[in-house]
Amino acid sequence: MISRATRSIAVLMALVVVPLLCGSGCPSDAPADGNGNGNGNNNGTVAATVRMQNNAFVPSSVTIKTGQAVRWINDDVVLHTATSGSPGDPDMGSVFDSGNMGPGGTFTHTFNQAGIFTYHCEQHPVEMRDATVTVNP
Ligand SMILES: [Cu+2]
Repeated sequence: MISRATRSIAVLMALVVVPLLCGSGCPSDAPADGNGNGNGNNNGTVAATVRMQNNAFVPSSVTIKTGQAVRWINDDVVLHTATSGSPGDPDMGSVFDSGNMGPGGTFTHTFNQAGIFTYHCEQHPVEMRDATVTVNP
């Protein structure tokens, strides 16, 4: 009886907790050169490139026009992500999320709506945050 209940709880934990822990940052979610968690699209012209260098987004802010794309390139030897929102935001990653990008990995996202989009790296939420993509109409 007890072991069966324990097993049920273990299964429940695996179903509920693991996705929460992994979120959009799971390596299996996105290849190094992928579209992230399904909300990426990369059919726009790349109008700005952001390099991930020494645990920083370079440059930390770029400006493009609606319908254009931003491309991120990981120049470091550690994993990085480009994840919309700020660390801990309930809706972070809802606009775009690269998932983990290995060394040399790239991620491209086309912005079809104007606005100022803040983003961060899930692996380095302290050093790599408050970067922006400004999308003009
Ligand atoms: Cu990072």
